[in-house]
Amino acid sequence: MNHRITAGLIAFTLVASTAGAQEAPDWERRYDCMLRNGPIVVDGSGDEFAWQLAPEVGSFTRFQDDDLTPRHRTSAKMLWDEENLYILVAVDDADIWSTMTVGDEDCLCREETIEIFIDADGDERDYAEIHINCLDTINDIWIPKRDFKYRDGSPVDWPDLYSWTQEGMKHAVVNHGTVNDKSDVDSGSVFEFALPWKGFGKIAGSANIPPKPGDVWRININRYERPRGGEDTETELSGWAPLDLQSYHVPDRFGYVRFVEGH
Ligand SMILES: [Ca+2]
Ligand SMILES: [Ca+2]
Ligand SMILES: [Ca+2]
Repeated sequence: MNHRITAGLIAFTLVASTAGAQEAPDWERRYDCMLRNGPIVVDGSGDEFAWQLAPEVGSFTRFQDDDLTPRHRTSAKMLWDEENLYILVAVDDADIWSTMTVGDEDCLCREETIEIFIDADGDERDYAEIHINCLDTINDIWIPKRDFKYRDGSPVDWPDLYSWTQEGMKHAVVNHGTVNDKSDVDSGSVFEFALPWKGFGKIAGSANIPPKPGDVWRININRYERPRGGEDTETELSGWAPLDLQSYHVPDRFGYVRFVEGH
């Protein structure tokens, strides 16, 4: 039995053992996303008052082998208003790199990327997968369902998936270090998004647009950290809501993000 399968069985066993006690499963993550209190400028800096007031979503979990603590720290915050969902992600990274400058062509996960998964109505279908790298390259992808089949069961056509666009999305990255220069030690990168509610299109499904206070969307934030030119075994996969079996496409385990009005 390899390590991947072992880790998956351990995670399943933990979930099963807590279910009878009516406790939250160990993979469950919840976050109260607050109304922004002050302006947000999408510039790759979280220095706005509004971001200072927002709590972090919580620690990320590595989901490889039996080592659940990431070696590379990631933190994230979310806010909302009537127009947008705002997301701020900060990564510690001693070597910032990417070469992919064209979006919607190939998975940015072949290099280093942040991936945001959004299932607005929580039906585990028609969810968004949005990639960003340190060069501010974007993939916005529509996933019909977790096993990558259309609703009628026919195989996925990737150009069709890439054809979905989060209309009006604003995004920015600030890299604290030297990109694509391995000779020094970098600090990391900050990614900032404003995602218009109306821009989700078919991703919204049956969700309210904009959400009403108390609505819950299923969202996860994941990270691929890869050594440049290194062995694939050195790649670190981590996420806010811990998943299983080395796949990010587990929408039933995405975090529960509840939109609230106050602080
Ligand atoms: Ca900002
Ligand atoms: Ca790196
Ligand atoms: Ca959905």
